[in-house]
Amino acid sequence: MRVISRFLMSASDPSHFPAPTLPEVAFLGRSNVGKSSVINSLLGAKVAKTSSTPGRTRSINFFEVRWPGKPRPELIFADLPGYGYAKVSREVSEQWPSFIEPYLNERSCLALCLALVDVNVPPQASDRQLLDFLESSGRPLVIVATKSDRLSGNQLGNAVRTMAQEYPRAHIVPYSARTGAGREELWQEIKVETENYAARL
Ligand SMILES: Nc1nc2c(ncn2[C@@H]2O[C@H](COP(=O)(O)OP(=O)(O)O)[C@@H](O)[C@H]2O)c(=O)[nH]1
Ligand SMILES: [Mg+2]
Repeated sequence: MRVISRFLMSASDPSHFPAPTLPEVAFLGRSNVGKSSVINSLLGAKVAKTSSTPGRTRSINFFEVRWPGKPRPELIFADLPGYGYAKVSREVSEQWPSFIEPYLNERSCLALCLALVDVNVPPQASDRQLLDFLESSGRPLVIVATKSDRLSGNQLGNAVRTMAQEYPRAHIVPYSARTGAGREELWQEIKVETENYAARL
């Protein structure tokens, strides 16, 4: 799967978001979980900034995605601000109700939510909060179990099973931005859900 992508904009005010004309895929999860790395891995280009130190910017970065040979963009990736790292309660209380939750509730073109959860870390309250919210919102949802390269095959199998018990209703795709494991499967999910979205219009 090869795509052509470009950074569109960083927006902190919903009135500046791109017009809701293309299906959008939202990348959600705690700071440092690997959101920007998964985006870059899917796009095959370093369009999203990655960092080992959690950022605190309250804005959404939008990327446009085209298929090679097609003149028009096909979909949008939205990199949402992370939350729940270090100063958990403060970040959750600031980012979540005032910004992330309204986006999830109101963004009309939102075709798929990708909830990123670090497969190396035991279940966290902030992950549970995100997953509960997404499940009750009824938005199409896939869990991306990130940094799968850090575990051996057996450990990974156990960790994914634990995650599946924790979140029984969502499909889980183990992913490594480092090795590309899970890339084709995740693209497949994205294609299916964006086509479902287009069919509902
Ligand atoms: N081993 C490993 N490290 C990763 C992977 N994805 C991200 N990281 C590391 O995790 C840190 C945070 O990644 P980043 O994409 O910036 O996370 P974000 O804050 O959620 O956007 C960086 O140091 C990355 O190099 C992965 O698949 N495997
Ligand atoms: Mg990031």
